[in-house]
Amino acid sequence: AGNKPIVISTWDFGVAANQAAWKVLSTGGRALDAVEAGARIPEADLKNHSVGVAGYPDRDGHVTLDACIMDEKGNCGGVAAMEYIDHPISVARLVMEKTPHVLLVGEGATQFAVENGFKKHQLLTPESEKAWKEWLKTANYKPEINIENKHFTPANMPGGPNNHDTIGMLAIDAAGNISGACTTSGMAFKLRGRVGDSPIIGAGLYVDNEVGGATSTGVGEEVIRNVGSFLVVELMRQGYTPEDACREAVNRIVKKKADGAKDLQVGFLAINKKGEYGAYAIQKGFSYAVCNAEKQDLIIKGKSIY
Ligand code: SD4
Repeated sequence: AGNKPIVISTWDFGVAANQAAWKVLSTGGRALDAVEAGARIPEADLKNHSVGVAGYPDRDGHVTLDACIMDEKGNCGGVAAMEYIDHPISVARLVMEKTPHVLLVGEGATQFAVENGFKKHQLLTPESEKAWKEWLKTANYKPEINIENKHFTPANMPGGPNNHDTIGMLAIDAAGNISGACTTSGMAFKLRGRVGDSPIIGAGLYVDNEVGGATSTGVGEEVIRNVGSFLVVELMRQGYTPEDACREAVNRIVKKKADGAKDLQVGFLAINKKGEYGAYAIQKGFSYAVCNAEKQDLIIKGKSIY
């Protein structure tokens, strides 16, 4: 078994999510159940303004959520630009399990969720609304590096210093099966209708049970353009370590940018079939959380190009 079971996830807030996933994994549960349980933690966290309820809205004030999930058999499901439903990862799982489709969007996704027993909620909290109104004063829409950290210093950040970014989670259960989940409210103050990489299989998340899994965070457009998570898994298939695979995927993005992607953040996180893991980002400041039988609250600083 070695390093298994294990769960890893993006950013330091992944620690709490990992611990929820660990409850499933440490009692012999399935990786799929673990990643769903884990992803639900930041989705419900009112202090987290980039996932689930309390996520920052689009530029018109609508909170629209993206998520996807993938299991060891290659089954997958997602929702994109979904409003009013607070656990997109669970809706993504239902899309996977109950429909012949992979991705439901917008009103159709909300309708499907409601038909399956989810309640509609206002996802915009007073805090997020305040941040949006602050942003509206300049309405300067430009994706930025670790955007939430830049606009808000740890001192004034609504929700505190650990308030940033998408969660991507990868788990291997005791049976050796791999699953992954990814959930986000997307780039803060995005254009209405904008969908990032996070609900797109192959971009924000990919799992191949023979090889490993990968997930991403940062500017989703770049990840979609480069089919990032699929690329990371394919590189691991060719023998790259998880870290080397993530670095190569990041390099592909950087190489295509005339300015060397100096103002762009993308990070990848990956795990292979053996339970070895690694990450790489364009910019400093990316971290990830690792949880296994040895330690349940490890945070590792991701290496980066800059
Ligand atoms: C997106 N990758 O929607 C996600 C969100 C993110 O920094 O990670 N933002 O593009």
